[in-house]
Amino acid sequence: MNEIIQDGVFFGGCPHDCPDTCSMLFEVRDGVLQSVRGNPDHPMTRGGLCVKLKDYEKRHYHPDRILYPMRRIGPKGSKQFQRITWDEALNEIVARWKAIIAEYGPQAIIPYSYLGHQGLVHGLNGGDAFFNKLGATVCERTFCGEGSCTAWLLTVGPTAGLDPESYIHSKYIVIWACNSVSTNLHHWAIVRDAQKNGAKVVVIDAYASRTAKAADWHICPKPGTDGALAMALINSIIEQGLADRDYVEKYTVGFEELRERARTCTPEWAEPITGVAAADIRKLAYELATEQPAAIRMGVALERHYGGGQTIRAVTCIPALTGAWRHVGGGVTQFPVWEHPYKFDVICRPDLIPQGTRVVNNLQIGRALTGEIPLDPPIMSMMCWNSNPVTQAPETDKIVAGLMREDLFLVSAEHFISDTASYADIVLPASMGAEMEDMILSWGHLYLTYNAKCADSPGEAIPNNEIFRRLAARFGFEEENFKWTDSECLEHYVDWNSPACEGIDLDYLRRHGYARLKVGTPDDRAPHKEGNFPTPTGKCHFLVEGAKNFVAPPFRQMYEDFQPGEDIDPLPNYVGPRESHANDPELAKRFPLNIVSPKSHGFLNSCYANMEQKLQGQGEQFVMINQRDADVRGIVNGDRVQVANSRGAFKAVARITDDVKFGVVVATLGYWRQLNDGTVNSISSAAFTDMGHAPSFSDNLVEVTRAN
Ligand SMILES: Nc1nc2c(c(=O)[nH]1)N[C@H]1C(S)=C(S)[C@@H](COP(=O)(O)OP(=O)(O)OC[C@H]3O[C@@H](n4cnc5c(=O)[nH]c(N)nc54)[C@H](O)[C@@H]3O)O[C@H]1N2
Ligand SMILES: Nc1nc2c(c(=O)[nH]1)N[C@H]1C(S)=C(S)[C@@H](COP(=O)(O)OP(=O)(O)OC[C@H]3O[C@@H](n4cnc5c(=O)[nH]c(N)nc54)[C@H](O)[C@@H]3O)O[C@H]1N2
Ligand code: SF4
Ligand SMILES: [Mo]
Repeated sequence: MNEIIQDGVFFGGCPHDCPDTCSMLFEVRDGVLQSVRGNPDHPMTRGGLCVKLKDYEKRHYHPDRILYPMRRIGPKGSKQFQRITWDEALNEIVARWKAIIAEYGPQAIIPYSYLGHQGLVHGLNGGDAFFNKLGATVCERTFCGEGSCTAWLLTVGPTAGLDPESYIHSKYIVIWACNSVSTNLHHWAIVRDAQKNGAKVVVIDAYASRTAKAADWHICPKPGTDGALAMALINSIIEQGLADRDYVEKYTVGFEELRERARTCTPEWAEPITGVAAADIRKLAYELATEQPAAIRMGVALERHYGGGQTIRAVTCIPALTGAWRHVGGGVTQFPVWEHPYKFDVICRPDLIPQGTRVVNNLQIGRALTGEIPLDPPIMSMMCWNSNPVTQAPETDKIVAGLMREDLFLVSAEHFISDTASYADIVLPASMGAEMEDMILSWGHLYLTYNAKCADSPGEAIPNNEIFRRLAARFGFEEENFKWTDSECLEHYVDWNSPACEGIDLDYLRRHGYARLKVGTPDDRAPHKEGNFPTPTGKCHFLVEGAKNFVAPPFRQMYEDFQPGEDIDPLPNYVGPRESHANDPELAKRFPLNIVSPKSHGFLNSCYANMEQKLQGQGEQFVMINQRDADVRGIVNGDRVQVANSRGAFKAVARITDDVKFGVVVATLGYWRQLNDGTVNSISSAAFTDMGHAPSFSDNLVEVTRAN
């Protein structure tokens, strides 16, 4: 470990919304970031950064970076702005908000943010505390993993589960709906090492992703049918007599009920639903139960259809059924974030939310802004930072219609004139990674990660937290948290006295850049070897009684549930997609193709999709289509095509390939609308899945036609 930072080299943490949360080394001269490297000492980063971040300094000094506060001077969306001073900008915001509050009340204002910066200070904080104190509408953030979180908590409780680093000890690895090579590169390196040591790597993905191609076995279910596959695995494990009866008896609840529920879910039942051969399902069940330690890495895409929550419930049950938890390297990984000792109540201050404040969900912001969801008072102002809903949220045509409203006052704090910032009335320049102190939250490993402020912000950019400090001061907010410096925030935001932080403090992090939490080592951690699930019974719950749907922390604020949700089926089950040939044949006649819209290899959500070198690497917006589907539509490779359904359309270049099966098309996420003719979220739906108000990006039927 580096005990002393070299002169001019500082510890950084990648601030992007990525499970790897790499520890970086920033090389700085005269306040200017010269280059970045992966920290060679960090056990996950291992000295390497991904293609997006390896020249991070170019993003810091990109010619399009926003350097000054600006006011809109042209029509909405025209991107015509004029430089103003910080005082002018903040005074105008405060004046407009005070007028809105006087006329409509504070709930006519809504914040909109996500993990565009994943820091405790500049990502999660400030904004929430400020808007809670203001009495604004609470924005419920369920972009990513919320259905998964609900299902996980119901089944095994807030455990970090299987440590991603322990996969080096696994003999059988199932990567389920996760494209690790692109989206979790540093975990993939561990999986590959295990593979070299003889582990078998199975990837379950709706198309032949980069990761699926590198697997020993690619299982390719139809999108949204993984729940049927999981139920058939449960059936087959039990029928083949492979359940670990001793583990089940001691450490689980509801085995008999689960067995009964899965009784009819035979591999033969699942074959026509999933498109996976019954023999393959049986074989997977056999290997998963007998090749121990067996590990399952669940990707967020598992939640992305109507039955996503139930699917994750079913998959999460499997390692308890087989007893895989007995072994180091056995079990299932969701988000290790559950054992990180962050004080979300101090960070977000949900106690400041006035009682009865309404909640609007971030995926449904288009419906809320256009009045499709009736709101009294209507939303008259939105402030957006750390997120870009116009490309990332579903039903983007509605979002754009809402942002075009002449009476909506939009404030955007950004690095670039993103597709959302394009519609802003006031644009605020935000600082970037190396320009501000923070600790970066990780949802993909068990390390705390420090980021030094070591470079100057260009122009007049200031960190997010400073924006909210200044706004709070103008509103006269007296709570001490609005006055803390960024360093003081870090002292308050982490439970430094928790057992997980034994021997670690901020000073230690400043000297080392990162620290592994004291939650066992990757070589000895078997957290549920003897049960010890953090559930009310201490057991894994195949059966949960009396549960209602809820939106789990940590990515939404830790407020109490506002509306009690619908009843949740006490047992896992297969709940198919809404938009499918089986469920809605009429719809499927008009829109016969199932679209999947995963992450782009070369972008980080919509970040980098405006940078030329990254666009060159990633290629222009495309849609992957099977030869048979292309032939019946008269499409040849390289044609410009339109992908459409009743929600909207986008144009892309057709890539004809066997990597997608008949009936499935794939278009990756992140392309900018202002540089393209629509994007993949023009066609996706803002309907929630069964749990956690999660998005249904993979529950989506479209038609593809040649565009002229
Ligand atoms: N179709 C489809 N849609 C999806 C998904 C999918 O798989 N398919 N995935 C979903 C998922 S998993 C997620 S997490 C969401 C992500 O959705 P978003 O969080 O909206 O993703 P980004 O495009 O990264 O937007 C982050 C924005 O914050 C800005 N930003 C970054 N750092 C800072 C900062 O320090 N300060 C300020 N003020 N701004 C900053 C960036 O410039 C960028 O414009 O998208 C979801 N949308
Ligand atoms: N390069 C890159 N890395 C990223 C991001 C990025 O934008 N770019 N975004 C970051 C974020 S916010 C997140 S949440 C993570 C997400 O990372 P992942 O969990 O990998 O999520 P996705 O890329 O959305 O989808 C993963 C895979 O699931 C498959 N899939 C989609 N629907 C289904 C289905 O119904 N069944 C099955 N079996 N497979 C399905 C897709 O084909 C895809 O290959 O990545 C992070 N890392
Ligand atoms: S985007 Fe992910 S893989 Fe790339 S540097 Fe950041 S944390 Fe590491
Ligand atoms: Mo995400």
